[in-house]
Amino acid sequence: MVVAALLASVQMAAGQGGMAPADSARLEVAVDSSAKHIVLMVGPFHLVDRSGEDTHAHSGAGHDTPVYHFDWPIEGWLRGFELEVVDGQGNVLPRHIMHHMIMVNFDRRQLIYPAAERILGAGSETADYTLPKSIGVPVRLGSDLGMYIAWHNDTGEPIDDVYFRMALEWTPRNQMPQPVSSLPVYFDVNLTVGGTNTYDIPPGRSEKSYEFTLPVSGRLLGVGGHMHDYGAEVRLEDAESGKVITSLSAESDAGGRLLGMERNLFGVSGRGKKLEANHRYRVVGVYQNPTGHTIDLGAMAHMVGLFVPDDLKKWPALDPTDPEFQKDLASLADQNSKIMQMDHMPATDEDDHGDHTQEGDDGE
Ligand SMILES: [Cu+2]
Repeated sequence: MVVAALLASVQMAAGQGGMAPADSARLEVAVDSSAKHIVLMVGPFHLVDRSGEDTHAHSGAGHDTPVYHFDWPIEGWLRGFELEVVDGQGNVLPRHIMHHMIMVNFDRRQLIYPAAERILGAGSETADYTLPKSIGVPVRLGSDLGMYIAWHNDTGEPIDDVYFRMALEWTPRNQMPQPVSSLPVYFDVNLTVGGTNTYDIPPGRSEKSYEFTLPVSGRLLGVGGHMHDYGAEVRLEDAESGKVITSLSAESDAGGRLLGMERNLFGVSGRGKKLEANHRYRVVGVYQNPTGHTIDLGAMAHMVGLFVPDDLKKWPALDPTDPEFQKDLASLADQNSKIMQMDHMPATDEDDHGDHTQEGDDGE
């Protein structure tokens, strides 16, 4: 079996809203200890019709719900999710009206950014997934989690009494053997924490890159990528040797419109790609713009994945007083200025269709 750390190629809904004021919406948490499910119900929402609006335009203008906070109710590992959209009677509604959702862990920071961890995300086209039993994302009991949803109702009529329902699969602390702890990682070519990660695309072929070091060594289990139209490739390089560690190609139509991104799975049983602490790495985004003019803020390029730190205790501690962290919190609290950072998070599934699986290349 292959672990797929994949990128949900989420496209943002265009324009304003998609959601009428939803003052009555709230999040409820239930734990099913026998099925090992944490069930989140968020709603009710009244969704206005947004059919005819371009969901591909990626404007990012405030169409998300607020962030709904909850206390993580178990000690153990998160291993997957199943989600559905239902009405107040439990009838299943078209799932694709849930354009994307993001879950945030406010009690852990990201590996290379002093921003809150985006622990999972799903787009309308993201399949439910479960990690193999051998792998999980550790989450401490009582952690401050939050989630928000971007709705896009394109059914042609308003829908009332809409609920988002998500069952999170978890593994208890006492399970033996314990899962390997893997954490989401995010590498963006142009991120300002609490700000934006979009940038202009000049005519022709262009590259933008960002160099970083990791505070702890570990193994990258797999990666997905995200780009916009005219994207060609996002890749991770060893900035000291110049060697390409992994590269993800964009899949586009003849006009350059992005259809999706490749994923690279280094294998679970496998060890993944070894990354060293205090070694320089570089994430590079490549665009090929045939229009002859600059496309303002047309680009995004990032990679997301699952990373197994050699020593979890060396994961950088969250510093709530860090001005960048505070900017991140402020951007999450203000839905009208919500940035698109991490709007496309790693999901993981067992469907390796179209993936490049690489074995025996673990650098060890
Ligand atoms: Cu984007």
